[in-house]
Amino acid sequence: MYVQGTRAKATVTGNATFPVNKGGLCVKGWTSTATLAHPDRLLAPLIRNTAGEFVEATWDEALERCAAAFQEVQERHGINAVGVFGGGSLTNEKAYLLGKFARVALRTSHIDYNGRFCMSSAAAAAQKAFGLDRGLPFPVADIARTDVLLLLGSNIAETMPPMMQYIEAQRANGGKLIVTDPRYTPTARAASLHLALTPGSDAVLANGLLHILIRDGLLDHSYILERTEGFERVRAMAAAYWPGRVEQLTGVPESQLSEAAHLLGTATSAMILSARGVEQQSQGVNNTLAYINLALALGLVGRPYSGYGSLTGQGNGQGGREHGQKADQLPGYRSINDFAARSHIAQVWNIAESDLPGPGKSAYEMLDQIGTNDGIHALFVMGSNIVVSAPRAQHIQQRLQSLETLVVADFFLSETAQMADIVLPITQWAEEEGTMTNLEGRVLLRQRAFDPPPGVRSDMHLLCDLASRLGKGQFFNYRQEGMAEEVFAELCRASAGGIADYSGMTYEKIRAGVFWPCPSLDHPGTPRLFQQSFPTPTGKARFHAIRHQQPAETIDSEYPLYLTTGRVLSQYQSGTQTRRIEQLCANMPAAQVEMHPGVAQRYNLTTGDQVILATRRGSATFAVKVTPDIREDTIFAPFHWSGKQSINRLTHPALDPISRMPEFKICAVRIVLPGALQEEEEV
Ligand SMILES: Nc1nc2c(c(=O)[nH]1)N[C@H]1C(S)=C(S)[C@@H](COP(=O)(O)OP(=O)(O)OC[C@H]3O[C@@H](n4cnc5c(=O)[nH]c(N)nc54)[C@H](O)[C@@H]3O)O[C@H]1N2
Ligand SMILES: Nc1nc2c(c(=O)[nH]1)N[C@H]1C(S)=C(S)[C@@H](COP(=O)(O)OP(=O)(O)OC[C@H]3O[C@@H](n4cnc5c(=O)[nH]c(N)nc54)[C@H](O)[C@@H]3O)O[C@H]1N2
Ligand SMILES: [Mo]
Repeated sequence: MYVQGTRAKATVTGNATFPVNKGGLCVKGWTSTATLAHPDRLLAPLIRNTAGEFVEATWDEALERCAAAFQEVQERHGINAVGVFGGGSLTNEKAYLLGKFARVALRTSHIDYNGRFCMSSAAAAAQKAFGLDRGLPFPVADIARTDVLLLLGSNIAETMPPMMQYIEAQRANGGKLIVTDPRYTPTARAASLHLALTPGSDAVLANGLLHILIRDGLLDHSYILERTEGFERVRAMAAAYWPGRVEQLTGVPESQLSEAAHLLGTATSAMILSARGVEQQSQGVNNTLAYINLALALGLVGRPYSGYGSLTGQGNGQGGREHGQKADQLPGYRSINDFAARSHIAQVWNIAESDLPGPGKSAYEMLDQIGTNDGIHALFVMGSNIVVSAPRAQHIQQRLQSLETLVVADFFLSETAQMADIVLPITQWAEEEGTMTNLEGRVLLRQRAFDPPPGVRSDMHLLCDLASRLGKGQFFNYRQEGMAEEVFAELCRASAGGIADYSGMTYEKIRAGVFWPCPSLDHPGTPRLFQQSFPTPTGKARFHAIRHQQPAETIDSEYPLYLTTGRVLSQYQSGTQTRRIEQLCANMPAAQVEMHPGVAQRYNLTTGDQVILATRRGSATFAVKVTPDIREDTIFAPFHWSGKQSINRLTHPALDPISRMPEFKICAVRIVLPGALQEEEEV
């Protein structure tokens, strides 16, 4: 998109020649300039005084205070007592520099980021099955050409509206769309077949579809033989998922199971795309692997207009997971446990391999252990609003209160920044340069359109300044102008030989369009993966036999409904940005809970009534929206609001054993009637 005007009066226009969105933006894109000169914008660092109030400070004072606090905590509690929390909205350069800052300037193992709450299950599953995780192994435009598209727990009509044009084109070309979702969403409305499964029964459904494909002889046996390994155990496992049992466990009628399996099994090309509905569960990795099994058994992966992919969430949800802001990861999508990778990165960073810390704790675990003996005592947050977006939010808020020092870099006083001891005001998207990598693995250059207001600094500048106050300035010695490009060049060197290899990229080349891996300057980049082989030791993709498990919490007489959470069109994430934009708030001013008319009738509720929702972890207040577009055993609430409207007060922090993804999508809830308000615990 293009930005015009002045910072105070900026507007955006789409770029019709851009191959991904063809100029289409969603309502949040069109209104995005409203944050640039917003009256709430932070324009000076804030320090909490002894009376507990924020006072404005100079950058020198604020950064000196940060450095002193981090050093003091490390002296008293050990080097690992400072944690760093990053985000998928950071550019590649920031994400890379934040990882380097944690490991080289602070020398802590503890760095993780909000992508742990977002992409970690899909990422772990793709790595296990294919040896590589890139959201889509093909350009989005391929979606329009596929014969059958299976969309899993994804509501792109509201979460990625510009992508709907490819689905519309696919349908216009005669293609079929199947959607799995407990809700009949605007996306499900576009489908030929909607499978309204019970929350958390995704792996059962996948195994059930595979059972029918095996029974009816619809598999691609030569593909299975030549390009995969481990199918026999999966075949044996699928035998236990006969249609009657699957109908019982998923609530999806046998006739629909059979229709879906036959659509997929007889298609000339097919794609299976997953999103947070299947992934944000304590079984998120297994759910995803169960669908990858389907894609492999049908011979889809690496074939034209076919394959498996995951629809990446945040602006830099892809790049944010490649450059080393994850607890177990180094730049280039390398493992921090791999000696060769450690040696390579240590050499690029000019430190000894033995000085590079090992893996740290995952996002929720790091936050959960704040204040404990060997836990975190100072936290540096850059690009996340965890008070609103982490599961079991009130517990996390209490943990944050027990920190000795909380430092937050943000451009607004988010709910997390409100709890900080030091707040660092930063530049916004249109005021800084940097790259992002989209779900296709395409690297995009975001150019600076305006000068930032006086008083703010970029994340990268403040990291370098802070590093030098920590006595590590020589490792962060970049030029002041054009810093992003210089950091990018270093990132490229660090990624050389890794999975996400950027070493052949330059800003010049990105302007023309390039996809990773791009291992040398004369390499054109790789829009399509897996066409010949997989980057596993044998070159083959791996099946995984998946036995489904129950969610961490199931419904009972005390908590009789499933609660699932997610997004609405006009709000974004923790709401820091979108709750400050008038037009978006006019569209969607407050949190609503969607419930089936049957549920509403049982509790004598109508649209607009206020109810309290309560789980074993907490309660919150919502306006009722009665709709037939949801299962009768399930209610849905978005997570974009805070305080009494915060649904994450209720969510379950059970973690997937492999990805450490929290179970945002399922827990057991009860509705508390307005009359019973006083009896309920404080909300
Ligand atoms: N408007 C808007 N757009 C956004 C965002 C935003 O905050 N607002 N955030 C961005 C980000 S970071 C992300 S990660 C993406 C997320 O994009 P999506 O994954 O599309 O969004 P969600 O609403 O989290 O979940 C998708 C669907 O999963 C369904 N679901 C719930 N439980 C289950 C289940 O057990 N099984 C299945 N199969 N489905 C289930 C929900 O009903 C929901 O419709 O959106 C991005 N786009
Ligand atoms: N119940 C429930 N909870 C969820 C989810 C769900 O589906 N249900 N989804 C999860 C998912 S997928 C995600 S991605 C998370 C998202 O939740 P968060 O991690 O809270 O994401 P944001 O709201 O985007 O928070 C980003 C913060 O960083 C600031 N910011 C933006 N850009 C920059 C930057 O470049 N630098 C700095 N320093 N700050 C910046 C913003 O102003 C904002 O305050 O929520 C997770 N939580
Ligand atoms: Mo996300």
